[in-house]
Amino acid sequence: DTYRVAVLGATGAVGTEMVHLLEQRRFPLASLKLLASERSVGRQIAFAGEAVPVEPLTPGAIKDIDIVLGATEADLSRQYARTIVEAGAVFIDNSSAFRLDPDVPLVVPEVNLADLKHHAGIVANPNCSTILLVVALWPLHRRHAIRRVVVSTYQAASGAGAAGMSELLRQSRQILADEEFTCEVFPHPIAFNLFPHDSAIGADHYCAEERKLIYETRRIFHDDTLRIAVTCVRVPVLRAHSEAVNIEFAEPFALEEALAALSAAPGVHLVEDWQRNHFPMPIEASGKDPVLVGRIRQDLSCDHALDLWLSGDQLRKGAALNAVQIAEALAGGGL
Ligand code: 11C
Repeated sequence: DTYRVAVLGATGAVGTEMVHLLEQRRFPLASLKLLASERSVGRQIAFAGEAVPVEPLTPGAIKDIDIVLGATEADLSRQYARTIVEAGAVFIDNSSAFRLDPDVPLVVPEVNLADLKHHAGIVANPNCSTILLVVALWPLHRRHAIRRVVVSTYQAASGAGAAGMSELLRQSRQILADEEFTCEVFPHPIAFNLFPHDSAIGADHYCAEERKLIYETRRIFHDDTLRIAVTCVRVPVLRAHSEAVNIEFAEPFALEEALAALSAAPGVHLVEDWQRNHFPMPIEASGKDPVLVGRIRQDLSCDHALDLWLSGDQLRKGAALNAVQIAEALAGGGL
């Protein structure tokens, strides 16, 4: 079977990556519609040797489509969701709009693919730092229940889209040239600096990114009791996020068993060369599919806990790839 696919927000950093992946992974396409805001209309995007024109995103454009991959902000996703579902398509939404909606499955295929069958027209793609974390935690959690996770993130500029990446490059050039520079996308200098994540801070003093990591992980694991302490930080890296993770289990977890579980885990690639001090790095995770995991150590302060370090491409597994994997599973199961 082949499917009529539309990408919403096709010219953004995540949308562009979705289009690449549909081509690279030979998604069974009957047709491809690229939709974006007025200012991108007139552009063309290369797909399988052809130039596909970008069309304006309007309610009228949502017809004759089986799968919609959403790479827009949450307000646009909310605005278009009903139109998409009423047009008979399945909406795989990368925004935060529906992630905590109990009627919408929140899916990472390596972890909870079975949840997909409960969809009623919308499937939510989790936040990037959540996806990278759960791909590494799940193979461990399946063997010995996790009680508490302490995670610190090192998040790339790509989390703020193509504009965030451009700001990092522009400021870097300006600083090296000893020029004045402005902050337009991020609230603080991103070049040669880092700062606590720039999402909105709530009454509990956690930022939105930290709350996503807590509540989305619990939903994906179907475990509302999972305790997660998190600090999210933006770093001057272009497109892959990293995370330092301390994992406390209900019982002691032998290091060899954890290594075996992670080496066999789908979507994980172990990068661990203790001799050369070579472990996951964002520069090596960029452009790759798996989450790179390494530095897996016994926590010397707690015999029930392990430490690890991971890096994963924010635009691929953290966003576009996960969404395309969901589309592949829907297509494989006849939607
Ligand atoms: C970041 N995680 O790295 C954000 C970007 O809810 O999908 C994606 C926000 C989201 O800044």
